[in-house]
Amino acid sequence: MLSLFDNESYLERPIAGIIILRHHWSKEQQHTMLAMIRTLVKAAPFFTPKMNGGQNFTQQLTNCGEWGWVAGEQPYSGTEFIGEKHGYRYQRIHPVTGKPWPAIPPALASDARAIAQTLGETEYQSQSCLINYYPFPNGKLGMHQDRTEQNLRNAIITYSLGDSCVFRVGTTMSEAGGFNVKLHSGDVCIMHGAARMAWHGVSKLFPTTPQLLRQGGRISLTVRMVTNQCKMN
Ligand SMILES: O=C(O)CCC(=O)C(=O)O
Repeated sequence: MLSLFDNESYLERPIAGIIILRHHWSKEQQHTMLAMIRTLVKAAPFFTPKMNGGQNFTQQLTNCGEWGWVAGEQPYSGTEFIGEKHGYRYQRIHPVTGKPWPAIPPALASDARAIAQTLGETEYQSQSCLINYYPFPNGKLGMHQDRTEQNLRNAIITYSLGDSCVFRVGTTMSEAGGFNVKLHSGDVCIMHGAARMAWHGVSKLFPTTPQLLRQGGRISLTVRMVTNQCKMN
């Protein structure tokens, strides 16, 4: 059986630890995933969190999975969390509805797990999927490192849907000195190993035709293993 990464025509490795899988999802798969996201968002609506500095994010977000990434809102009393109690953290419930996050669509959870296993991460579990909606033209995400997780070892796997974007990657030391790569609908960007802690952000959106999202803009789905413990399968 061919491994996921054997087809060099859809693989790019700009630096060690960053892998871009071009056209990983066909148009049909993108529409199917979008339909699942629409259903999921009815149970876990998008919200606009505040950065630790107090400003609103320019993108809206929600989550699915055992853990969801949130910022700013006070946790419900007694809510289990990982990270900063009043800042960037993972928690098990939606900060507005107070309900547990819906499950990650099985096709997405198993796809991310297959990618991680291809990288040798046999213990990998898809525990959290952060869903970012970037409205066109102003949606962007500042340079940051993913360090809210208890688990800073396993791959971060991000799927793109909708408008293309410039994904900016720095180094593990700084947001400077890296490179830009354009991500398109259906692409997957993986940060693992030497690049797990690389600075990264989304600096610009490009409108695409035909639009995948009715209202334009981009959705990214970032699947992560958040804790160091994995349940037995
Ligand atoms: O939208 C993306 O491609 C990146 C998302 C991201 O870096 C994050 O949510 O931490």
